[in-house]
Amino acid sequence: MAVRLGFRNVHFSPRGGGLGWAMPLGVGIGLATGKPAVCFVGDGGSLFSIHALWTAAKYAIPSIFVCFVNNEYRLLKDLWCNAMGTTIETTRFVGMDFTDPDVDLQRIAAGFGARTETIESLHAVDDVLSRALAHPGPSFLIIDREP
Ligand SMILES: Cc1ncc(C[n+]2csc(CCOP(=O)(O)OP(=O)(O)O)c2C)c(N)n1
Ligand SMILES: [Mg+2]
Repeated sequence: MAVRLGFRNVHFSPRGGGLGWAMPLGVGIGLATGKPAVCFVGDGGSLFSIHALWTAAKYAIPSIFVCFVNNEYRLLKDLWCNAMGTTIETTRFVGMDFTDPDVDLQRIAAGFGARTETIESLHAVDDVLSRALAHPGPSFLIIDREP
């Protein structure tokens, strides 16, 4: 379920609720307004519609994506553990990890024509965002994080 928050121009969907449409929505907002929306997306969620980047690159649609990379479907693991009363550490998951080989989202996003950068620290955010705002097409900004 999409939730509309009480302040302007924010479209919020809880973890899992935006899979498939978050990235195209970000591109659509950029197309409609000429200004980039900032779309926050998980690595697994991004794979449902990452080709939206190509449309944004092709038509120089301003758009910014911040992608949290943990190489897993973490929410599904958390839900499983909550339901079963188990812990992440003691559970053997099937089909929840994008590892061995790791999915290389940086190369995938670049392959669809996006500018890519990794956000290494909080201090870097200002500069990274300035560069993204100056770019006429899509920027795909990666935050590597521990699960
Ligand atoms: C269309 C659709 N398919 C499947 C799901 C089930 N689902 C909920 S969360 C999730 C994984 C999200 O993974 P990721 O984006 O990597 O976020 P993380 O939990 O790792 O931060 C999936 C597949 C869903 N919510 N919507
Ligand atoms: Mg993930």
